[in-house]
Amino acid sequence: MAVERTLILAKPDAVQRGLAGEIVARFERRGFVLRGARLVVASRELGETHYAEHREKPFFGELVDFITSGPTLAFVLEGEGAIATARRTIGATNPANSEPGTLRGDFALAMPNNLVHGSDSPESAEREIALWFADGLA
Ligand code: IDP
Ligand code: MG
Repeated sequence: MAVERTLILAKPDAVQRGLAGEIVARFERRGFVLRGARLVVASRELGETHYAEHREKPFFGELVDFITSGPTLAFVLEGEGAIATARRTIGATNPANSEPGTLRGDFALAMPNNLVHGSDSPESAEREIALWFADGLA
């Protein structure tokens, strides 16, 4: 399997609840390497662009309100098969269905405030890393 990079967000609920460090630590302990990190209050434009694929969904407004509601810790992880494997550590989208042992299964209950985002494909990862790290990685 190829070494990949993926964009992870510890969303505003994670930062507000003091869980950003725990989230980074879980990924680090799994073996991923941090390749960049940035605390950012997303603008409306950044939130809408990040979640553009959901523009027509009924929850889009609520989702953008949420992602812009406070600081988000954006970071890039690198590792073997990082895109799919990081999403398994994150857990199912709806925390009601997330397995215990996953981040959402251990720390989240509802949506849209389900704690963490992870890119879902190589194309998404490339697009999202460029979006959140427009000035490049460290
Ligand atoms: P993902 O984050 O697991 O990739 P997506 O289906 O891409 O899940 O949805 C993006 C985000 O939109 C979710 O993480 C969650 O915050 C929010 N979301 C998804 N479905 C709903 C919903 O039915 N109600 C409210 N928010 C939702
Ligand atoms: Mg998604």
